[in-house]
Amino acid sequence: MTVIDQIKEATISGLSKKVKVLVQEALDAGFKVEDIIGQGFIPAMEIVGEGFKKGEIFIPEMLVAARAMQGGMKIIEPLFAPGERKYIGKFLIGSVHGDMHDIGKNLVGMLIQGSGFEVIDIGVDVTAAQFISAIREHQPQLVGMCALLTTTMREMEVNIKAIQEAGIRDQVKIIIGGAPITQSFADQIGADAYASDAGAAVEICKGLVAS
Ligand code: B1M
Repeated sequence: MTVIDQIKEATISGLSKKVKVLVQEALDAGFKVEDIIGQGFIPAMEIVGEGFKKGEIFIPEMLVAARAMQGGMKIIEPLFAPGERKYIGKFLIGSVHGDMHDIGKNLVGMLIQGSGFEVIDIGVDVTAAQFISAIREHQPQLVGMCALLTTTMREMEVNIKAIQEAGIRDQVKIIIGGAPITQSFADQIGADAYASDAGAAVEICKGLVAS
């Protein structure tokens, strides 16, 4: 088994310390960072996301795998010169105004990062004005909004209207999710997509940038 295969296996198993050691080993042995990501982390997170969708892997295991990947990525990221890393797209994500829940948001962000996107996480309790200024600053193709409360899910509609009024709706595809969100709610408020879980979010985001 190559060191890259070992990185993949250790990531799936959520072995953070082992992943860091293996990443350093791979770099010392002259492996390219692209291979560590493309043949190690991305397939690992694909397997984890797929397993989650099928009900074979649960949230805690998915979280430790995603954290293991992020630990390894921290070693690799400084090695990229600014603008050098090739991403499949840029994804901006935040929990809407009034909503402090971030476990699902973090999971979605980490899995999307693991699938090859650049992820800009703008945190929780994000107002429409903050979404707009972050879109202007970071120019993402995709914007993800999360809400866990029935009282805050309406903020998504407020945000979409504000983004429209700001004249930047055509620049972004908006994907929404969170426990109280449904496809019919997404249709009703004019979101481009809804994902029921983090694995589905990855597939949908890949489809949105390809379309
Ligand atoms: Co809160 N809370 N909470 N809470 N909390 C819920 C959501 C609740 C259902 C509990 C209950 O009463 N049974 C309830 C909401 C009721 C409702 O609105 N109908 C509730 C409430 C009422 C509250 C407070 C108002 C309680 C109070 O203070 N009186 C308060 C509100 C705070 C606020 O936001 N302003 C509050 C506070 C908290 C804590 C701070 C204690 C904590 C949050 C910690 C944190 O996030 N850092 C907390 C927690 C942990 C929960 C529960 C127990 C778990 C939520 C969670 O993290 N789930 C939750 C009850 C429950 O769901 N069983 C509850 C795990 C997470 C991985 O799932 O976030 O659904 P989830 O994400 C999934 C999918 O939804 C999807 O993918 C994820 C992974 O597959 N997904 C997306 C999520 N975002 C997506 C975005 C996408 C696509 C998919 O695209 C962009």
